[in-house]
Amino acid sequence: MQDILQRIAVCIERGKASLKSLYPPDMKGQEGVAELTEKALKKGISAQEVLNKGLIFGMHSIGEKFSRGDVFIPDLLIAAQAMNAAMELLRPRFESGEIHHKGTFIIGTVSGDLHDIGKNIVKIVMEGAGWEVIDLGTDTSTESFIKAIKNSPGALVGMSALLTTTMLNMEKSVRDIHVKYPYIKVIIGGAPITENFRKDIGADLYFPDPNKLVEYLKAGN
Ligand code: B1M
Repeated sequence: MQDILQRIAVCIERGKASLKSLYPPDMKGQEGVAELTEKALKKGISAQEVLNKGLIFGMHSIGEKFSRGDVFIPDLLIAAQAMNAAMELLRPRFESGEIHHKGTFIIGTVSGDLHDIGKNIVKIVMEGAGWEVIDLGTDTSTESFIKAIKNSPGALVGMSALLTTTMLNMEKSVRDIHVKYPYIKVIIGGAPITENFRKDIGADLYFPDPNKLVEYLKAGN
């Protein structure tokens, strides 16, 4: 089992999306993340394990290489493409089959920030838990959040940030949302976010991963 998850992680790291992908040239003709993900699921490995021990592990490995200067932005982009394609394969596995939506969840990556992999995972997990998700995409302005809330006044709002610079943009978005809609709960997350930061900027909740968020909501909060 470890072997296939490791192979998935390597495919993410190298940006090998599928058997057909021509990139990277030294992996031509080999199975990619698409085939290996299907195989892992058929073997009975859970979607959660494929996500955490394969896909996310692979993204973290390439992130470390990027920090060391061993890989560059185009490598990250190719890895991100492979990651997003694999997540689409996992999406049905996260679906709970519940017909009635538990509520509406608006999510976006904050202003100035183009990272969307974590945000997309939160979206899939929340949809799987029975929430209708309105995805505002990346580089989401405060105005876009407010417009979405106006159209879905009872929604929960989620914000994601991956950069220590863009996480600071959360403060304005949270403040402006709370001024206009004091009853709206704003939930924040993303690699650089901490509970102390949440308190500092007045957001309502912080979760390090989407499962903790779903557990919290399931508990009837
Ligand atoms: Co960027 N990048 N990047 N990058 N990138 C990081 C974040 C970085 C740590 C890399 C590094 O230096 N080691 C670094 C940030 C450093 C810092 O801020 N201190 C960095 C940098 C510097 C940059 C650029 C500035 C590089 C440049 O241009 N010189 C640039 C910025 C562009 C911009 O946004 N304006 C940039 C660009 C990019 C790409 C576009 C090339 C690409 C993103 C592609 C895409 O997303 N479609 C990219 C990537 C891929 C990364 C790394 C390698 C991977 C990020 C990722 O997807 N992680 C990253 C290094 C790393 O993380 N080790 C890096 C996997 C993902 C599943 O984790 O998003 O944390 P994460 O989500 C988790 C949790 O945080 C949580 O749930 C998810 C699942 O567990 N979560 C929530 C997330 N949101 C949540 C919301 C919630 C609850 C939980 O409630 C609402």
